[in-house]
Amino acid sequence: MKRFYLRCLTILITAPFAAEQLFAQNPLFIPDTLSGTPLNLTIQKGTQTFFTGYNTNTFGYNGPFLGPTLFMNKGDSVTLNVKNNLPVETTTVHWHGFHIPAVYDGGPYQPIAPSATWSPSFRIRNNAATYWYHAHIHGKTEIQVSKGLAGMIIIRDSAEASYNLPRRYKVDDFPLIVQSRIFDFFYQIGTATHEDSVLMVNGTMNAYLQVPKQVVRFRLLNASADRTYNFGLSDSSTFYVIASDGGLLAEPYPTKRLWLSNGERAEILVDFGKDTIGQKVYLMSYASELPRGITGADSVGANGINIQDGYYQNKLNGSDFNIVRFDVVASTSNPVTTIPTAFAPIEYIPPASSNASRSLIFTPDLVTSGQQGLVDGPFFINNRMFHMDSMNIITYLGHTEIWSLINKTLVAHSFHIHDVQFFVLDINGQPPAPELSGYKDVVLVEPGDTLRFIMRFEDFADKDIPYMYHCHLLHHEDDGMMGTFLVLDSALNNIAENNRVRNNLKVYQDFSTMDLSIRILTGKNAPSDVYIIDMLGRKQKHVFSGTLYKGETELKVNISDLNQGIYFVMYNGEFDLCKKIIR
Ligand SMILES: [Cu+2]
Repeated sequence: MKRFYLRCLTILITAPFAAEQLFAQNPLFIPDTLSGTPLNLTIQKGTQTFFTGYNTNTFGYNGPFLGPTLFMNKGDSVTLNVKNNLPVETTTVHWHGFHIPAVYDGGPYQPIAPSATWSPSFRIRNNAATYWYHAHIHGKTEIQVSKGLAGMIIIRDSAEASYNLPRRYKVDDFPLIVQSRIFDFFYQIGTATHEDSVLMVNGTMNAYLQVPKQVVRFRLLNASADRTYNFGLSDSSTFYVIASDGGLLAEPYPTKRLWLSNGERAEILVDFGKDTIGQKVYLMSYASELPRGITGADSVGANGINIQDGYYQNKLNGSDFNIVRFDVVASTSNPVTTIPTAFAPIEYIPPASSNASRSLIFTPDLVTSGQQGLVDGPFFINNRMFHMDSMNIITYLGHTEIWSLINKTLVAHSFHIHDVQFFVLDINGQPPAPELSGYKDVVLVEPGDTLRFIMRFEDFADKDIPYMYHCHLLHHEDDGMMGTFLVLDSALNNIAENNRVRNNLKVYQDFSTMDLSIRILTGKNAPSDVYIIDMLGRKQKHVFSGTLYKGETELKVNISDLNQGIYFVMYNGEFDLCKKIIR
């Protein structure tokens, strides 16, 4: 409902777009850097003047808008003190792409209340690459990120340092945080989803950047709420993708086009050595080439149907537009002038080592929103909508899993999983394109596609605190296209109780008769399974299969025939919930 309401208040800022798009005129803002430990981040309110004469309310880290670029080294231990100075809003800070304990992950389960300070502390285990940090509070991620709660993280390591690559920040190595924003009638940042007609890089509209006449590295981050970009250079020259989300590729990939969906990163090299001083080259998005179904294409529905208000009026959709203008200037001292031929081979995870395969099926919730839901959601993952009490998947430390993402909706979804970097195995049975062949934590799944990837759950287990998997289109995520997984220490053979369950699953036990009264509260009618498992996860007793109707249902079962021990009542229905019992 909130989106319909906002849509009425929103106008498209087409006039500034049309006028200023032709004449890029603002020097690209490059965020300051922050390194060492502890790293202190203060989340604060601010204002920016994006449109002459109007103040826009914003959020930022250590400043009014966006945040400093954090530098970290693989192997270092880092403590971050994150102070929430927002007057009324709770937020979180997620370290996107990081392999760290769930308690420090910064997802919806680590809220930072106003005036509170959160101090996660962890060792950096990720490879050198480009990561980012952003708000991840359930239901408000889109508005908080859009208002400015996003920043870049650059991890360095000795392997990356051994190659002759540009790595002088702000000299030959530049962050490019690409975002499209919605402004309402009062020039305030909104969330009307398809009306994101204002393009910014590092918070700068119509940006230009002076680049030296040599090989330059750009760290591309798509931090937009919903839009996918099809990057290319206006002079049709080839650029070289050297890194994906979580590390260097095995070798630079020469290309003229690169898609990045929401949350994805890529590092690219552009050789300006061939250009003349004074030449101007645009980094563009060739969105006219994007297939239908991808947000940013000419029509968002894969079948050409588009039910979105404002989508066609948004000049960015389906057209080719400038992102930033590069003005070639004299080279620096000690320039990098060549493109490396190869990096280290990637150690892939063999599919034969997999302990489990799972399918995650994306479908629209047509009951809630009818035809509109085909392209606008809400969307389910395995028929589940996210709930703060969810516990959707349980896996074990040391396990390797293959997940199949099956997109049965009309729109593309950018799938992100916390804790791990994964490898794409295949898309509709075909091997992934070169830019998807390295370390990934986000991948775009087009309508109708089946994409398989492999990952290993290592180092961190927690029986209570889950990691997340979700669509990184922020309005899909906010609407509930998200789930949780627990990584358990298999050495303890311990299925954890879902301690976050408060009201939706209650179990009352009569210890003299071993009768259980299982009471399940649901918000809607849903096909459900209720059963009892032992500590190894083996099903011991079937309790109920069928439709549970909206409201509270009581199920009775007697467990006197089970051996003494600890068991769990499992409920898979509107949510996936779990409660410990003792026989
Ligand atoms: Cu989605």
